Amino acid sequence: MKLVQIAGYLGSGKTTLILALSKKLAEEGQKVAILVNDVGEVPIDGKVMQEYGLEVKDIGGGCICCQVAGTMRKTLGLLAKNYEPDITIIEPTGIAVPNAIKEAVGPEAAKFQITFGPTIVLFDTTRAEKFLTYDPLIRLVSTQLKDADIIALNKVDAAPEDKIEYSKEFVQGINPDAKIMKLSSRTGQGFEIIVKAVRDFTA
Ligand SMILES: Nc1nc2c(ncn2[C@@H]2O[C@H](COP(=O)(O)OP(=O)(O)OP(=O)(O)O)[C@@H](O)[C@H]2O)c(=O)[nH]1
Ligand SMILES: [Mg+2]
Repeated sequence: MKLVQIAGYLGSGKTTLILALSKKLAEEGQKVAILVNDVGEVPIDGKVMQEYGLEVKDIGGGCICCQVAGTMRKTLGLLAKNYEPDITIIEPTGIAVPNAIKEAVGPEAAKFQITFGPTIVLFDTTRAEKFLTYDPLIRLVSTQLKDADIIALNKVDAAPEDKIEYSKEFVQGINPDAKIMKLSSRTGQGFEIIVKAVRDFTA
């Protein structure tokens, strides 16, 4: 199965995108599973996704890139064995580091025939200033952006053009190798690019 991460800071639009993406891929005949790492006591996102009839595994109790990496490996193993998805989409917490998740999966990858699809990191353009002026956030967001194969400047429907351009320059400076694109789950802008990348991309 192909493992795809949709990462990004809290509230950047991960769940919204994953719901649309899973539905689209399922319509195309792909078998999709979702692995959500919820931080709160009530696993909200997992529950929402399950209500859409999607195959969802919810991991709580800490971050899958560190505290509960073992649980994640076990869950992926069970998914691979019992559900055999073509694609598993991971929604990490908003503070997770994508490459740490990849590394945590590493030892199990061959055993469960896991290949890595793209790591997509969402950047919320409507909150650009907050990310780019508050030091601890800059560090966290930059760490996530550095691990991206694709950076999606998200919510472009709700951000003025100058903010979008400013965001683009910033993320390009952090990760010049990533493909940078504009996205809006509201209007559908850029969605097909994401679908194609998830379908075709292997790292
Ligand atoms: N304007 C606009 N709002 C969006 C878009 N995508 C998501 N949102 C909104 O942004 C908010 C957060 O979206 P989520 O999909 O829950 O974000 P998330 O990254 O999963 O959030 P956490 O799991 O809490 O980190 C919600 O109110 C969404 O409706 C978009 O493209 N445009
Ligand atoms: Mg979410």
